[in-house]
Amino acid sequence: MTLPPDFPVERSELVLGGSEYEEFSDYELPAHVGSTSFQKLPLVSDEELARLAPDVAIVGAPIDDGTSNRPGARFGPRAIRAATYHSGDLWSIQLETSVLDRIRAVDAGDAPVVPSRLTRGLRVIHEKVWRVARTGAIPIVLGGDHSVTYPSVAAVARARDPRKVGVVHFDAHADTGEEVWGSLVSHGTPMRRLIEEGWVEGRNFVQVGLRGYWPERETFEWMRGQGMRWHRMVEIEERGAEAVIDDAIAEALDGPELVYLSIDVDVVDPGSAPGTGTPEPGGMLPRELLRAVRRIVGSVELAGMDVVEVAPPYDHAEVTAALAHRCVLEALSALAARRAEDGPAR
Ligand SMILES: [Mn+2]
Repeated sequence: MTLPPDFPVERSELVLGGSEYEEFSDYELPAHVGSTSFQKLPLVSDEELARLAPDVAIVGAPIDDGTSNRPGARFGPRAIRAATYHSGDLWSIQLETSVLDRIRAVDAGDAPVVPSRLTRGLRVIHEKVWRVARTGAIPIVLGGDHSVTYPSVAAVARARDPRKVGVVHFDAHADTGEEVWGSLVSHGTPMRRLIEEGWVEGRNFVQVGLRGYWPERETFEWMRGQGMRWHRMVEIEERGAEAVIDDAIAEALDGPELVYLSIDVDVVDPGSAPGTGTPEPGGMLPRELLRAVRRIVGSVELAGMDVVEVAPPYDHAEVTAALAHRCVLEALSALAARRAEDGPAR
C-alpha cells in the first residue's frame, strides 16, 4: 500500500538572497514598500543630477493655484508616483522591450513650490526644469495644473536653443486665453504666453482633442492668426486617432527638430479619467492616448514632456493617476525601444 504524497506547503518559500533581512533591494521590493520616488528610481539632488547627466529625469510640479474650477492637482505628483504595482526593471508588452535597464532615468524630486504664490511657483518650476534640461536630460514633469507648462516649455526651449522646439498638446481645452478673470498666469493661458513670448512658433504648436465650450470664438480667431494647428475631438471621431496623430507630429516638426509633449489628462473621457479639475465629456480613450504617446516618443526627438491636471480628490479607484503614470511609462518604454535599436541594454 502506498501513502499519499505530503502536502508540501511548508516548503513554499524560497529565500532568494543570503539573509531574509537583506533578501531584496529597495528597487526590488514591492511598489508599496520603501521609496516613494517614481518607479523607485534614484531620488537625486540638483547637484547629483549635473554629475550623473541621466537620459531622463522625473520632476514634480505640485501646484494648482492656476486652476479656474476645481482645485486638487497639487496632489497629482504624489498620486502619479504612487500609481504603480511594479518594481524593478519593466518589460513593455506593447513594445517588447525592457525599459529601465536601457535608459538612465532618475527622479529629480519636486520643484520647491508653496501654495498661494503662483508666480513664484512658475519661476521655481522654470528653474527646476532648466536645471534638469541643461544637463541634457529629458525632463518629464508631473503636474500640477496646466499653468506649469508655461515655465516648463520655456526652460526646455532655453536649454535647447538654438534648436527649435515644436509642441504636441493633448487637451480638451486650448489653454490659449488672453487672461482668466484678469490673471495672465492661469491654467487657461499658458499656451498663449509661450507663443506671445516666442518660445514656440504658433505654427508648431499643435493641439489634439479640443471639445466642449471653452475657449470662445475670439480666442480661436487669435489662434488662427498665430498659425496654430489644432485637431478637435470631432476630427478624431471622423478620421481616427492614428491619422490625426501622424498629422500632429508632422505639423510640430514643420521647422523644429525637437518635440515637447504636453498631456492634460482631461483629454481622455472623464469616464476613464474622472480625477481632474475641469472634466469634459466625450474625450479620447485611454488606449488611444497611450498609443499616441508611444507613437510620438518613438518617432521624434523628445525634448521634454509633462502630464498635468491629475486631481486625486475627484479620482475613483486611482484610475486617473494610473493613466497618467502609464503615459510616463509608455514614453520611457518608447525611449528604451529606440535605445534598443542603437545597441545592447545598459
Ligand atoms: Mn489644459
